[in-house]
Parts: sequence; structure tokens; C-alpha cells
Amino acid sequence: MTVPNLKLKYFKGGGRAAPIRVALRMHDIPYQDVFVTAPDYRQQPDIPLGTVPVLEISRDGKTETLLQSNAILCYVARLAGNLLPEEPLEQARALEYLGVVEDFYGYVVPSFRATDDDERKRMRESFAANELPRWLRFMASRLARSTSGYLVGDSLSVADLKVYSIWDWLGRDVLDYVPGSALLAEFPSIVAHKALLEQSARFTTALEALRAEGLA
Ligand SMILES: N[C@@H](CCC(=O)N[C@@H](CS)C(=O)NCC(=O)O)C(=O)O
Repeated sequence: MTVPNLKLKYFKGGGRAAPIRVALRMHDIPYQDVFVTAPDYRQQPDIPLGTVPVLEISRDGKTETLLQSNAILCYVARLAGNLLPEEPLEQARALEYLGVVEDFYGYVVPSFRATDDDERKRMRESFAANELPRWLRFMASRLARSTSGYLVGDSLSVADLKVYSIWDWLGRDVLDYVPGSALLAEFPSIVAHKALLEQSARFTTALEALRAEGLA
């Protein structure tokens, strides 16, 4: 397949764009990062729902936009060739994990909109005591069942990349009032999954380059 011209619109940060960028860079797929800033991007016609990431895809003289981080990740997975399983149930499992990460965002994102620090503290502490341990227990139990160490099948998939972005976030304790690294450390299967990905030179090279640019 000819790789189209790709522009990824997102903030100058990791978040939902990080696993997409890792997939692109691991597979040397050329693309351009286009940084948007709030609130400008909300007015842009090519960001029709007012949210990012948005992927602009140009080929054969035509340009289209693709919304939704998970759809973009699956598209990049296909360009990369081997990051989205073909087998129906494995493919559905990979999509299941992409959705499960979106559920994670659904729990925590409201705390970013808290009007003051007391409210943010209350929301984050509730998240850390309730939804987060439940979510981690679920992920840990799924990973404990894996014979390959990967979330789906025998090799790296978009599911691992998307979930890793959460391990990375929690592991670096970037969320105030959430003891992310301490919670992760309670789950050996999660620690092992994180380490498995980090053993891949291709993965860590891509991730470290993005980190150096402030993009993961
Ligand atoms: N379901 C969408 C959610 C996109 C989304 O909420 N993106 C955030 C950044 S990670 C955003 O644009 N927030 C700005 C806003 O909601 O105003 C996706 O997965 O792409």
C-alpha cells in the first residue's frame, strides 16, 4: 500500500496521541505532527467535534480527516502491517482493550476540569480508591492469563501500545493525588507487561525519541 501523506493534529504532549505516534515511529511511517492549542482548535473546521487527535490523510490529490484516537490507531496499525490481529476474536479483543483505555480516560478526565484544587483532590482520591484499583485488577487478571505476555495473541498489538500509555502515565506519577507507581507495583502481571514492551529496542527507541520532544 502506498503510504499517504499524514498529518497528526494534537496538543504538544502525549495523551491519546502517544500510542499513535509510537506505532508510526516504530514502523518508520512518515508523518507530520501538527500542534494545536486550546481554545483555537475548537474553531477549526477540520477538527469538527472540537477534540483531537485528528489525522489528516492526503493521497491522489484528495484529503480526508479521520477522527477518534482508536480509529486512527487501527488505521496506523494496518499501515504498519502487523499491529492489529486479523483473527476475528483477537481483533475484537484488541478493540476491547482500546475501549477499556477510553473508559479509563472517562473516569479521570473530569478531574482535569475541576474548578479548584479541593475539588480536584476529592475527585482524584475517589478515582484512586475506587475506579482505578478496579480497572487495574481487571487488566492484571487479563494479563496474568496471557501465555505470551502480550494482551492479544503472541505479538505486540495496538492494544499493548494503548495500554502502555496508561502504565507510563501512572508510572511517572503525573496525576496529582493518585499514587500511580505505587498502585502499579502491586500488580506483578502489569509490571511484567510494562517491562516486556520496554525490552523491545524498537519500542523504546520510538518512545524515548518522542519523550525527548515532549510528545509522549
Ligand atoms: N473519543 C475521542 C476523545 C477525544 C478527546 O476527548 N480528546 C481530548 C484530548 S486527549 C480533547 O480534545 N479534549 C478537548 C476538549 O474536550 O475540549 C478520541 O478518542 O479521539
